[in-house]
Amino acid sequence: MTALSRSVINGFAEQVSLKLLGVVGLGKEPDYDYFQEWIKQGNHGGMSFLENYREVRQDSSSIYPDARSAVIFALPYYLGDRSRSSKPMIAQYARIRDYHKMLKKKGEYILSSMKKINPDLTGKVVVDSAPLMERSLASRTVRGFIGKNTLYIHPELGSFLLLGEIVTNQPIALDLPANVDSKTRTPDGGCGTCKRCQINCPTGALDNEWKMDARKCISYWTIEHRGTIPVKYWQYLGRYWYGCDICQLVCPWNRKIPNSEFFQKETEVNKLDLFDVAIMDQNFYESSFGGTPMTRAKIHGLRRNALIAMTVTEHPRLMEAINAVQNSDYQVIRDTVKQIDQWRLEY
Ligand code: B12
Ligand code: SF4
Ligand code: SF4
Repeated sequence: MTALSRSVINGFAEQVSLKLLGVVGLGKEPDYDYFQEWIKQGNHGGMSFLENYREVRQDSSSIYPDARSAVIFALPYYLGDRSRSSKPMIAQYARIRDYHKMLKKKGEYILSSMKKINPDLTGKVVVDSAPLMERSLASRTVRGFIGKNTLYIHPELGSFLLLGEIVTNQPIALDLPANVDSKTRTPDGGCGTCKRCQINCPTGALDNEWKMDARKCISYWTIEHRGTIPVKYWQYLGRYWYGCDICQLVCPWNRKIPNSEFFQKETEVNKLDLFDVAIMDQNFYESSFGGTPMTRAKIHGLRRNALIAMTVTEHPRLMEAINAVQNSDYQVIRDTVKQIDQWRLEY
């Protein structure tokens, strides 16, 4: 009988064109103390959801009863966009539709194929839905490392990857970890003396090596933060008004990566006029952003971001937008309009 080995699972992953990173054991998480300290220092800003389910982060085997190992897979999403557009942009992962559904379906296929070989196997596909330390797990597969930009980087696939896992009740033949020393640069990975992500991060969110201060990250402000955005960060929304790709685009490990084979076609979100976004109603929101990761910021978060990006890039229809939204039902929109005067005075 065929046993479930890395190469057998790899074969299933290849059938659905997923990149198998490896299979790692679940249990006490060696990076948990780092995570705990990171939270204690307040680096997570308002992302209080990261304070929950600490027991799962601390011991990944507590995610489900009998959880023993995780098959880690990756979905490359690089769209090949290296433009430095004068128009505010959207991070590349957010321009694609339904990646959750797609990853989940592909993961389910791998899981059911594994079950056919080992009927005792039970498992669950996890895509952005569990409090696992996904990058730490990925960094313990056969390839890859954590870069100074804090992302998991694969030496051939780069870092434009969305990670997913199949958590199983079987130990499965485990990988030997890559053990790349992130401080040394070798063909297998590592940053060495490079500091490009730190130097190019516009807000200094990566100033402390291998550590992110989310309270300074544009991705945090534009995606996760509810409420108004402090005026001192507004200028950076002139480049990215949703998410941010700068610390990936400058990384030498992403220089030669292929474009994603999954997403040849992006949605139209990056082409929308910010005026239309700033004043949009529910119908416009659903038809333009439904099924994309951008719904994470909700309608008022996107309208807030668009209004700020219009302000800092002096969009010709800014006054028209202000007049249209100043009595908005959303407090955050009314408050953002009020901040525009402060921006004009100070910048
Ligand atoms: C909260 C969160 C954010 C926050 C905080 C980001 C951060 N750096 O922690 C914000 C909103 C800023 C964010 C932004 C983005 N995110 Co995000 N995010 C998450 C989430 C939900 C939790 C991360 C977390 O717990 N962070 C706290 C830190 C302390 O813990 P950790 O990341 O688990 O692991 C750290 C330790 O293990 C430690 N560590 C491990 N080894 C070593 C070695 C050394 C030497 C040291 C010192 C430390 C160290 O470093 C790790 C990274 O900080 C994960 C999903 C998940 N469940 O993991 C996605 C995730 C990390 N995000 C992802 C993505 C795609 C992004 C963006 C690229 C989106 C965008 N374009 O805007 C940016 C990238 C910004 C960046 N440079 O990190 C992907 C990353 C894939 C990858 N290749 O790594 C993930 C894994 C989601 C997924 N399932 O694919 N994100
Ligand atoms: S996503 Fe942008 S703001 Fe955040 S750390 Fe990277 S470069 Fe800095
Ligand atoms: S840009 Fe340089 S320092 Fe930053 S993650 Fe990439 S290799 Fe490491």
